[in-house]
Amino acid sequence: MTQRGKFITVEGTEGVGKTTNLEYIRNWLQHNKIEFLSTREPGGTPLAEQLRGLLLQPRDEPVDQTAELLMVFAARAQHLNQVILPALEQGIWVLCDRFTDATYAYQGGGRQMDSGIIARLETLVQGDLRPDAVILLDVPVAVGLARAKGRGVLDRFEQEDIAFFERVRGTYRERAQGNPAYHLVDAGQALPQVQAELDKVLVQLKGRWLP
Ligand code: T5A
Repeated sequence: MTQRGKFITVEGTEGVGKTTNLEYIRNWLQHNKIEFLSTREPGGTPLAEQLRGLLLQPRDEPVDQTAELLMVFAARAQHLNQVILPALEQGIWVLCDRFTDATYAYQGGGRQMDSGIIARLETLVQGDLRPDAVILLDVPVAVGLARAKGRGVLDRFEQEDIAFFERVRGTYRERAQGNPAYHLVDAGQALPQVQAELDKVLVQLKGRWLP
């Protein structure tokens, strides 16, 4: 019987370096001859990518928090059933740029929505599926925002204030506390040091999962 693939997510506040470091992780997996699929949330299927566009687009109309939360989970249900679960069932590892931790951090922490409601939607959409490992890239909010601003036009989330992102970061850090599935990496260091830390995490995971 094929062994189920491993599900790794990469999380962090704005401009933390996910895009940059996901490229490093992809190269590492390729180098280690591990079959994997790289995807992202919100998004990962044509329908879910359309929902991503709706979520990120700045707009004059205020976006209702519940509408935002349901769009996030609608995209996730589609992505999970069309892409993530079929890959895991075939033994393929899935590397995902953000997942439900982002919902706890942004909608729960940032928007201060009830985490119990998020947990109920998580169970509805995912059943008992949770990431096997969460790599949390952590930098002080001001550092991440300065990096994100360097890239130009800001999306709807990037236009939030510092207090919003402090709550996002605080929620991520709380979730990582004492949870062995989380690997907190100090992404405020120079890139070679960040990637040396990532390398240690990946070697540890490979040793645990592919003895
Ligand atoms: N969202 C998402 C929710 O609200 N709920 C949810 O459930 C989900 C899943 C989109 C948004 O959706 C929200 C959260 C988000 O706001 P996204 O596209 O993942 O999610 O959004 P961003 O966080 O904005 O991702 P970005 O791609 O914009 O930022 P990255 O990937 O973190 O940053 P990156 O790699 O582009 O780096 C930024 C800059 O910093 C430099 C890079 O070269 C780049 O110029 N950099 C460094 N510089 C110095 N030292 C280092 N160590 C550096 N690392 C990177």
